Formats: sequence, structure tokens, C-alpha cells
Amino acid sequence: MSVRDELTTYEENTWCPGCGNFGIFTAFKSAVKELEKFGVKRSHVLITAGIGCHGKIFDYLNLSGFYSLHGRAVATAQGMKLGNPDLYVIAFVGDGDAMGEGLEHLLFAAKRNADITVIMHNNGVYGLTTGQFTPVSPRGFKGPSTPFGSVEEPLNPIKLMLDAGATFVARGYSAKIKELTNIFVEAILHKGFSFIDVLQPCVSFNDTYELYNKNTYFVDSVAKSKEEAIEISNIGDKFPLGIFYKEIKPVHHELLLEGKNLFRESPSKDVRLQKIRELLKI
Ligand SMILES: Cc1ncc(C[n+]2csc(CCOP(=O)(O)OP(=O)(O)O)c2C)c(N)n1
Ligand code: SF4
Repeated sequence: MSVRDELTTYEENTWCPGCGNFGIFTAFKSAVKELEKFGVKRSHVLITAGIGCHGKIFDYLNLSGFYSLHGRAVATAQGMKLGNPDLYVIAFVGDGDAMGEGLEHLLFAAKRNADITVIMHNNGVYGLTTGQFTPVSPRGFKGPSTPFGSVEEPLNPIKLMLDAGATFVARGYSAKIKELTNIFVEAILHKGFSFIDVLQPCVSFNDTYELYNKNTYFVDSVAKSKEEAIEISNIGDKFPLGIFYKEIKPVHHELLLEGKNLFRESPSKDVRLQKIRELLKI
């Protein structure tokens, strides 16, 4: 499968061969092309990312955006959306990045139904820093920081996001590229806070291909309530995939800005400088 096309930059790709990030990269590029059929211009798709192997997608995608800090991509995305609500803003986050360092940003973005899309590359480890356990690693996970196995219960990202107020919640698998593309398209078109938990094998520190290839399946329908969504998304012996929940609710920027676009309506640089001079009496 070729990853070289007009949506790919000329940055050297340093992901390990076989990394699940390639599937997410391919699905996302297909989604951008698919979105054009719905009238979404490429120039209106804005990206941001945290720091980690997942974050390198920012360097590889030929789209505009702002490269954020570890755990801060969701806060950055909210700022971008408030700055110009005409844009479709997507934050790529890692499971360590979003469920650890950046958890409070994620919860509050869901709570206020910020109209952004969060794509979580869930490899169950801190990949870039060589395999420490994250808040979603299963109990018993062995890595450099937990050589005898993690003694902690993992967080359930789907439940957390639904409880916090997310209005679109789904799970994909990086090896199911066609289905992942469709989930991305629906999530980005959804008006409100969209969260996609993407199962992403890390071949170097948590190779879950065999587990997911054998044990993932797609659910038939979207749940009618949050409780039902949590129930159908629950991981037991199998890993359910698909869109678990969708709801239409007022979105943050419309409640806050009441139709204003700060980017288009902000005064020119000269006018702003003049105002500052007047305020500072200089
Ligand atoms: C504030 C801060 N803390 C820690 C780090 C070090 N750091 C860089 S990447 C990373 C882990 C990334 O793991 P994850 O978010 O799961 O992404 P992955 O590499 O697995 O894609 C850490 C801890 C940092 N860059 N900034
Ligand atoms: S360390 Fe893991 S997540 Fe990072 S590029 Fe390699 S396989 Fe992918």
C-alpha cells in the first residue's frame, strides 16, 4: 500500500515498519478526499497533534495546522475552532498523551461539546518513550516502568467521554482502513465533540495485531442511550468497533460567540496597534 500522494509531505517517515499509525494515516487521507465530496475544502481542514509517535502524523500530513505540546492538542484545537469556526479542526492524540497528561482538557472539551474531532491513537503504551504503561494499558501490562506487570485497572476512554458529554463516540482499528475512513468522515461532519478511540498496534512495544485481528468485530447499530452505548462498547473477550453513540446538542462556539467569527471580524493590525497605543497612552 503506497502512502505517497499529494496529502503526504516530503518529511522522512520514521515510524517503525508495520506500525498501526500507517493505517490511521492512510484512512485519514482517504477521509479528507471523501470529505471533499461533501463540500469540505482541504484548506478548511486544520490539524494539531500531541507529542509522541502519533504526533508525527502532523509532519507527514500536507495540511495546515499547529503542532502542539504533549497533552495539549485538545486545548489547542479548541482555540483554533474558537478563532475561526468555519474550519474543521482535528486533534491527533496518543493514549498516554490524552488519557494522562491531557485528560482534563479532553474532559472539558467533551463537557462543553466543542465542535472538534479527536482521534486517539490507542497503542496502550508510551511508544516514543519506549513502552511504559499508560492509563489505558490493561492490568498486568509489562513494560520498562512495570516490569512485574501493572497493578492498576485501566481507564475506559469510551465511558469517560460519554460521561463527560461527548456527542459522537466511536472505536476503530488501524488495520480496518475502509471502516476507519468512514468513521473519520462521519466524525468530522458531526457538529459537536467527536472522539474516536483507534486501536493501534505498536509493533515495537505492544504488538496487538494478532489479538485484534482475531477479536474485533463491528457493531450493527448506534445505541439509543449513553448507557446502551457503554454496554455495547464494553470490551470482554471481544473488541467491539464502530459508532457507539451520536447526539445533536448545542455546540460551544455557537453558544459562546453567537455567530461571530473572530478571525474574519477582528480589526486590522493597524487598528489594534492604534487601540493599544491609546490604552497605554504612548
Ligand atoms: C510535558 C511532557 N511530559 C513528558 C514528555 C515526554 N514524552 C514525550 S512523548 C511521550 C509519550 C507519548 O506517548 P503517547 O501519548 O501514548 O504516544 P505514542 O508515542 O504512543 O504515540 C512522553 C512521556 C513531554 N514531551 N512533555
Ligand atoms: S514505537 Fe510503536 S508507536 Fe512508535 S513508531 Fe514504532 S511501532 Fe509505532
